[in-house]
Amino acid sequence: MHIVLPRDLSLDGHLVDRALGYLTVTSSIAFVTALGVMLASLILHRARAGRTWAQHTHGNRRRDRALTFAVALILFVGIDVTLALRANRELDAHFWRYPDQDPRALHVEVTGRQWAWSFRTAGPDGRFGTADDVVTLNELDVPVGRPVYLKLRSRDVVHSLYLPSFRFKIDAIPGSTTRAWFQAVAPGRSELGCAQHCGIGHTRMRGDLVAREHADYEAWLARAETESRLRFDARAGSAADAWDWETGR
Ligand SMILES: [Cu+2]
Repeated sequence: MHIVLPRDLSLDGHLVDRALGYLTVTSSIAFVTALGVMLASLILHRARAGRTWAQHTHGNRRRDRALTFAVALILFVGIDVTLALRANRELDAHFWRYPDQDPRALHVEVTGRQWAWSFRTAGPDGRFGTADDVVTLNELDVPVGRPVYLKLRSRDVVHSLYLPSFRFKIDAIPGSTTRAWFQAVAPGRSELGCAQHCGIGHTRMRGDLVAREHADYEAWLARAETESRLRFDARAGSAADAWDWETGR
């Protein structure tokens, strides 16, 4: 999968890669087999010595229908049903196991708008919408080895936060709050973007995901908090994008 996707920097991204890999391999086998059958039919049933016309059948005999049904069933169960069952198991065990009870989880409020992302963390007081909130534009800084728990809202149209290096994609939908989580396993800078076409400036909704080791993250956070306090202006409504983490409102 490394040919088409950037290096996986996340805890659970390999599960996504594995599902994609399974789909690619099984559909490729089915595709090549179907081509082989068609090619063999052309050669075996062609007109040749002692036979003026190519042999053909309408495929409407009982046996033909039974064979078609059996092949379709095998493909459907082997590819689709298997993939759906496996994906569902992994969603339950990993992706939908939100770190609600994990005190180490970093909570981030994400706001999508035409055409930028803003990321808000609560700061030392643990409350959103206060002077020590750290708000960044088109850059999300996260610590390595801790769950990053995101809740997303949109100010206008549907956007979709996409972190290719984390195999992470989640929609931000006006009027509702969506959530998702991931964990970085290695430090580094990678790309983030909007995966939902959202208007003329859609391509401007890109930025950086910066994963930092513990000490580096703490140093960055201390700097960012100081700057946030200096910049905070209650009259300017700098906290207008913040909402209540629990209720999403
Ligand atoms: Cu967008």
